Amino acid sequence: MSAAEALRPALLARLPDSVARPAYDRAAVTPGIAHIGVGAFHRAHQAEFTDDVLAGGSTRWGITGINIRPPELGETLGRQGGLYTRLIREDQSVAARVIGSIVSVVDSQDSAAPALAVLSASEIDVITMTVTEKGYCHTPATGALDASRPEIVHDLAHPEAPTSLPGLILRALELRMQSHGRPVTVVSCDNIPANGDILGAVVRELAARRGGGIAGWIEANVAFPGTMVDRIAPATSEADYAFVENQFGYRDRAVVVGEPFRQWVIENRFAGPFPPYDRVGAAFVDDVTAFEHLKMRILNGAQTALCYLGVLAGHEHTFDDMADPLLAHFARRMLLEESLPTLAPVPGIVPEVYVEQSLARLRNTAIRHRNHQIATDGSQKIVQRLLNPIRDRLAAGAGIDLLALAVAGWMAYLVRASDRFGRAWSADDPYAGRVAAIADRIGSDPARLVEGIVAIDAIFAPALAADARFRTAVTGHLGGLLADDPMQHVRRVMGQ
Ligand code: CS2
Repeated sequence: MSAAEALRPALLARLPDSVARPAYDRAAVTPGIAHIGVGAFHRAHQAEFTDDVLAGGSTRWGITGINIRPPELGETLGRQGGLYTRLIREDQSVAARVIGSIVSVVDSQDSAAPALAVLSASEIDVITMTVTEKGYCHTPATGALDASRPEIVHDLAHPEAPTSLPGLILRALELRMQSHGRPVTVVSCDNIPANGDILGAVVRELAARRGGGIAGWIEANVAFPGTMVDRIAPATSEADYAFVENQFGYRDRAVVVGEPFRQWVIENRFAGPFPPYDRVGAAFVDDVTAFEHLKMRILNGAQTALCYLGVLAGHEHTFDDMADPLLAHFARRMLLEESLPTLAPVPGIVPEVYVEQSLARLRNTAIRHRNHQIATDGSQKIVQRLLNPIRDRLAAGAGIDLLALAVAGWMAYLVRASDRFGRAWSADDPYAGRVAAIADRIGSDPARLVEGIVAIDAIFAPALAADARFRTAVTGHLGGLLADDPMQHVRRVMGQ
């Protein structure tokens, strides 16, 4: 193989032996799944499970990838015939495999038409998506459609040319109803609580406003099962592309890196045929809620708590945070003392073991997950990861000091990104501007800052915002984290 040839189907037969490749004839695979949002997480998770299904002989479950937002994948994944390298890394070890389950990639950024053609095709029985928290156009605190969002306002006026994810799904369902009428299972694979219910709710609400019989057709022909998805897969870096080229001798601009751990729990509620993911390690269950709470409050709760405190401590990655004894100790105590007691029993899982396993995953030095990446869109994440456990603990009359410190970390991160605090970094969050405006107006009085921030009712439910125990705890911590040495405050909290 000549150096730096691009990955493409013709190269599969000539890959080095150290790279695993599809164990099936890709030419025989037909698409039964349409996936919206072919980002790193999809490629490291659902596409790998699907590759396993194809290797098991079910060749009708190829994926057509649909790209509705930047980055443009036509030049990378599209040009590579859907092929990409998935690296599983743990400290010094790496396992490379070319995944073949994405059989084509459709770009639909400028117009919804290409996406609608795929989503409404009769051979598609399953629509999956990873569009991030914001894509659902819901209000995080309530889960209901945020009809004031500009893209929803647009889609209500122009339903045939949708720009939002709910509008796109609704229009695709309408086209299915009007043509072949085949049922479809629509699966959110985003890490948001009750993802199936939220997706179902935003689509149904748009359908009710649309009229014309689509709401009734959806009730009879569409299922929105909930899912719990898990694998840490940070944004791919230039170093990862260079690694593949240097190590294996080919060029791949769609490499993904993930950890060994993977989990997929899917609610057993399908409208029609569904890939046999249960044969390749996924679990089909009646109710995903307990799995979802476990994952979001433990693994994700630790990631979110650590990312803000980690930035304040000057660390770059999650594993750097975990190498800091103060922060690692804080994370373990927060999980064991406060988050874990809010969880319902989860079949087959010992919670304390899950906590230790999660912390071990976060210590993996080969997963270069940047604190600022996890910090992105924190307003969409803290509800399920930190605020809901706080709400449950307050209802039980239990302490919330450590979870409140994590919430104050999120606030301090956004406050320090304001002009008034010298823009320590630029925060990427739909509410960053709102919090910065509060900080610019108020300055450094923590009680008034907290008062202003918890008044954002899309994030903080009114009952929580009004709870004096919550406000007092967060205020004390925010004052400490806005001081010159935020870690001195964390040391104090930890009794050091
Ligand atoms: C992370 C998640 O950036 C983030 O919000 O916490 O992407 C996390 O790595 C995944 O949920 C792990 O499954």
